[in-house]
Amino acid sequence: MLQSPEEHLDEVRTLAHKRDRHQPEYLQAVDEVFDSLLPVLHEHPEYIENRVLERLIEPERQIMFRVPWFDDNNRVHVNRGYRIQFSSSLGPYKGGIRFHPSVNVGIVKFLGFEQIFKNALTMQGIGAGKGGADFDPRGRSNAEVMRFCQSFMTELSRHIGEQTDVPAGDIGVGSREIGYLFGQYRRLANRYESGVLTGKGTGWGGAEVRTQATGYGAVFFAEEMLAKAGYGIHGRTALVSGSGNVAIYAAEKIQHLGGKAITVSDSNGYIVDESGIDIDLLKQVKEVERARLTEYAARKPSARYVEGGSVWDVAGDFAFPCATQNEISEENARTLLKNGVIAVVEGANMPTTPEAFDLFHEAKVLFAPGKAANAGGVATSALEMSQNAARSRWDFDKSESRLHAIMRNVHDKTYEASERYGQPGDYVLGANTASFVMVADAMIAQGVC
Ligand code: NDP
Ligand code: 2IT
Repeated sequence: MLQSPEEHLDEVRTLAHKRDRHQPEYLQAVDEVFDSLLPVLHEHPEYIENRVLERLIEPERQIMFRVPWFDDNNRVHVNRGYRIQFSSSLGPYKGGIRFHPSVNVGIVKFLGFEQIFKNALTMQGIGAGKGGADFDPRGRSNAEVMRFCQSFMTELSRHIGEQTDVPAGDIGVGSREIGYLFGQYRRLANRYESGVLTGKGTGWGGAEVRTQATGYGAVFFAEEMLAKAGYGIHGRTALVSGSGNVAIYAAEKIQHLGGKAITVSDSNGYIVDESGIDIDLLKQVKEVERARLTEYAARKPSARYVEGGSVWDVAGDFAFPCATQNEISEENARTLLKNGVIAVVEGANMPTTPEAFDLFHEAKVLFAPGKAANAGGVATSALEMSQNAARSRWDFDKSESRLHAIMRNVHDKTYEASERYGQPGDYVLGANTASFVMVADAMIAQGVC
């Protein structure tokens, strides 16, 4: 006799918790998806029969490797590198690489697991993977970053390819690092395989709008979600956390649409600029000079820099967490709610703790989960792959309108699934169920593998 959906979810959840008990972020991501799946399993006993969940929680392949490199004083350092190839049911493995001292196998697995569902929602025919290293790029010279990237790619190159696995950026990996990684791959492979990495420079195979895509996409998603609930971005204030790739372009698009992003942050503190963040100055400080936010405050009289503390203590209509996982705690959520937050839009991956999410959910705050709201980055990566394959090149406007259309579609699919499973406007339920069905159907069609 087939297990009941309840028994089945319980069994597989227990298995994950037993097997990966030292990977709390991974278990958090698994639990969050599993919490949505009961109604789907009731409709699809074949998912239980084919043990789709049990197969899905085990990555297809996990690679861990040594990354030795020389610093500028000729001292040898060793970091640990990862590439976790999670699921290739819908296409080649696809997902970013993160360089941050906090990277470990559980972090890479949580990111890879999220990527499965996010990539499915884009409808661009991409599977899911994630990689990274516990390397800290902060304070390192260009030459050190280059040597690190070359060493990292020396091993990674054996495992990737335009039809196999296509990495891109994430925290600590931007266009500079993608350049060094691509250069080393090209040298090792002795072929110009443009589609092996995305987020390349626009002069050598990179797609227009890839730099902006995650931040812009999150705001496009927010626009759809807000419109459905009778709100708009125009004239409203937004709290943005982080000051990297996603944060900068989320803030920029908020201002384009007549809203005002009044904060940005980094791991040391945050800026409040009630006159609206000056995007050109932010780009100059972060992208050109690679300096800290204190530099922004020093040059902008209307800005206040707060050392330590939390950006979520500031009052604003919308919260756009765009820094890192678990950056909104239960206490932060209480403060945001007390200050009347209308919507939370996850630009980052899993920035909201489960406790904070429960509070938002209870208060019926509009909530856009990362796997839907930040899908614009990877979707534009997929557009880069298709341009590379066709040896073609789209201009900025065409690329942005494609991104916009994809984000509308991600929104609509997610909303429709929330309706279908009886909770209209529950975008977490919608994103998890809509994407899971696509992946599960492909897995069943392709047999036990
Ligand atoms: P960047 O490296 O460009 O920027 C990261 C920003 O977040 C920096 O301001 C950094 O501050 C801050 N930050 C990082 N870690 C922490 C931490 N532990 N505590 C506090 N602040 C922190 O990365 P991205 O903008 O690319 O990525 C941001 C988030 O968006 C991540 O969750 C990423 O996974 C997600 N994402 C990125 C996509 C992309 O296309 N790049 C696509 C989809 C999601 P500091 O400089 O002090 O470290
Ligand atoms: O989390 C993400 O979706 C990314 N870091 C982007 C992945 C990609 O392949 O563009």
